[in-house]
Amino acid sequence: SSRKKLSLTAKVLLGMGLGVVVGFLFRTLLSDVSFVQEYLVQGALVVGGDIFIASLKMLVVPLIFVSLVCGTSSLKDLSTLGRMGGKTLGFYLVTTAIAITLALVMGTVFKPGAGVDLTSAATFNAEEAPHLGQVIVDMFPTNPINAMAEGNTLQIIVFAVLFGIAISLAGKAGERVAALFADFNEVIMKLVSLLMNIAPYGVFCLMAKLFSELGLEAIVNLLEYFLVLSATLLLHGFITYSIMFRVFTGLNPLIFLKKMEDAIMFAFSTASSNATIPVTMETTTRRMGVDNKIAAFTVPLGATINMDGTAIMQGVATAFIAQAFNIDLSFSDYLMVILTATLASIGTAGVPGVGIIMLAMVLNQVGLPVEGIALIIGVDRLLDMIRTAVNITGDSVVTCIVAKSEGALDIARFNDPQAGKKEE
Ligand code: DAS
Repeated sequence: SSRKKLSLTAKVLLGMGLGVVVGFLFRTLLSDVSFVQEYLVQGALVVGGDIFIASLKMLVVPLIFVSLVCGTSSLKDLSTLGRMGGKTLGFYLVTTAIAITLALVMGTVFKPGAGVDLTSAATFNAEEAPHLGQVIVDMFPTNPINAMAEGNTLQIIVFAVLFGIAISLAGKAGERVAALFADFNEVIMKLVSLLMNIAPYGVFCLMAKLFSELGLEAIVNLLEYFLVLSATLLLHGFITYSIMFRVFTGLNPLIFLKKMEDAIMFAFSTASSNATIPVTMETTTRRMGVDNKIAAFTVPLGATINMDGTAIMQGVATAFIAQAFNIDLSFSDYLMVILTATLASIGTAGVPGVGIIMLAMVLNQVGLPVEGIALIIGVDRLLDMIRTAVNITGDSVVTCIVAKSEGALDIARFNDPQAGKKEE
């Protein structure tokens, strides 16, 4: 039949759009629906959404471990690993610092918090985010199986890199194990693309559930905060990254952004960088031509330590809360915010809502009232989705930059619009 095969991207977009419409319908027209119907619909949406996210998360640990062992063991000398690691960390920290500086400038210029009504600032109990020193120590797994069971990304990365180095130094035995992991990696990536086919249905459920609950009135009385933060996220996501991409790879940033469509939609709908790792991996390797030995290292690491979108939220939220409580922040306070938010993003995994917990740590650091978080928490879910999409876009930009600088980016594949495209 000549029926045009809808690409996965189109199907996911369709799922998103339908989900939003159904969510709105459920919230408005059917709001007086009987409890049973409400219970059944909500239940079905929750189950569908949770199954989708669980199916993605199920792949994260095996994918990180296998692809990282595969990637590291294929490095011929350790100096490559050191050079690659240095570039990756360097770019991640610089882009995050740029992001939060941009956010503080936007927050100071547009003053979204001036004259805000404080009545809703109920108390907000903040769990302490981890301290940097503890984070470094915690990176070394005492029991790698336990690290995998807990999904402790940093520990899995450390163990996989050490294991991969040992393989590359273990002669014949190492070659046999490396070959096994290479095949393992192929199978896992095949599993990723299989599971991506349920995405349209999963995304539909997530969107319908969210928009059947999301009170848009929460956005109205936080409109300035919402607009300033969204504008800064989009600025950083499209302008900063496009400039960086162009300058450091010499390739067309528009091709990059177009190929990011699936990963961005997954990050937006799941609001979890970690859950999106399988799609970010597939996008950078299959669609953009980044060699697995680079992506296997930079993508999981980025999902954990590189959160530019989150840093932007913290910059704008800090300015907003300072203005709302009429507290003037000094220049050194702003520097402290930039340093704390950049370091805070290292210690926390990419899961929904983690940005708000880190914000409590940043506010504590500069003596701002943590209960100010209660002012913005109502609208944070939608903003979390946008900033998570920015987070993984930042991870992918640095992945391409490091790959290009290591001569590990297949330019023909990058420029081929059909490369790795997911057809029916
Ligand atoms: N949802 C987080 C992530 O997955 C970001 C955040 O909470 O700010 O990157």
